[in-house]
Amino acid sequence: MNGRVLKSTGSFYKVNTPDGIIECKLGGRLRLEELKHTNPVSVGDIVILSEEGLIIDIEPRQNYLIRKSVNLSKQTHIIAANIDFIWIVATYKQPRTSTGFINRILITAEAYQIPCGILYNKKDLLNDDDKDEVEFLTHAFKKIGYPAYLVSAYDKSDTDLVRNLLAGKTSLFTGHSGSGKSTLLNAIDSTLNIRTGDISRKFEKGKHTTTFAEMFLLQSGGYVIDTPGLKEFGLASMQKNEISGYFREMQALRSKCKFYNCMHINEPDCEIIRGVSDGRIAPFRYDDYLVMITSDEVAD
Ligand SMILES: Nc1nc2c(ncn2[C@@H]2O[C@H](COP(=O)(O)OP(=O)(O)OP(=O)(O)O)[C@@H](O)[C@H]2O)c(=O)[nH]1
Ligand SMILES: [Mg+2]
Ligand SMILES: [Zn+2]
Repeated sequence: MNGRVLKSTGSFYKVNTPDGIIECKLGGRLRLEELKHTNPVSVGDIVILSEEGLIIDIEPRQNYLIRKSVNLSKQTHIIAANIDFIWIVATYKQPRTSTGFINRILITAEAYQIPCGILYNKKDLLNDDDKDEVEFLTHAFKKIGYPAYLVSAYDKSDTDLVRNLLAGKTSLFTGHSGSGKSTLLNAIDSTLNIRTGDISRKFEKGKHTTTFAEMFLLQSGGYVIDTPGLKEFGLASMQKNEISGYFREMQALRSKCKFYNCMHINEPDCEIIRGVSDGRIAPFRYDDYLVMITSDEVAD
């Protein structure tokens, strides 16, 4: 029998099968792999079950998203597998999501070839000036080819829109703690009842309410993966000179730089720098690029 992994808690797996949702453990071979990887079986995996309900094999993954452990250990953690779309749930306020954080996820999604978009949530908290700034950003992201919307989990027409975006696909929600990932999902589908948390008044940050990634079946069709809020998004095993290739708007231009190994910092006759000055590249994207290539997590 085949099934799809909805949740992994370390000791057991919740699997959606033609017979309903059941709890499974790992069979022998996969248990050995568990010694090498933090999680040999991940949320979203399609698995093969034995008669006894043990997970005995994993179907090849169409794709997966990996996160490097926050410490400098070499261990990586598979966040989820077989994802059609990643939605970054961002917020302009309470908490504040920087463009650097968003761009790190976008270029990682690019590296893993997973389509990605941005849902700026908590529209209801914004004044007109705030809205102008967010609209400037959503416009800039759309221009590069990333769908981007300003929404509120409390607005019915917005949640209708988000429900339509998720229909029929396997989508993953990521973002800072407190950006409203779980609240948005509850608003889309009233049967979900996912636990949500409030925002610390003092720090204007979330309280890490969701602690395990979990996949849910939506009444309206499709699967969605709610994930724990992230503080930072590490650039897993990227090299300095490949990063501009993951900025979509730079990728097309960088072959026109004078030097084949141009890093687009201050080199002469650099098409990227030219692109920034003539408006083909948004300055905030370029600034975030510069921060990334000087970060010590990326290899030379
Ligand atoms: N004003 C406003 N508050 C919202 C909105 N969406 C969510 N919230 C609030 O934001 C807080 C955090 O929401 P959660 O859904 O728990 O956030 P999360 O992203 O799932 O957080 P983690 O599980 O910790 O990663 C709650 O108090 C929600 O009520 C929104 O559109 N507008
Ligand atoms: Mg949550
Ligand atoms: Zn250049």
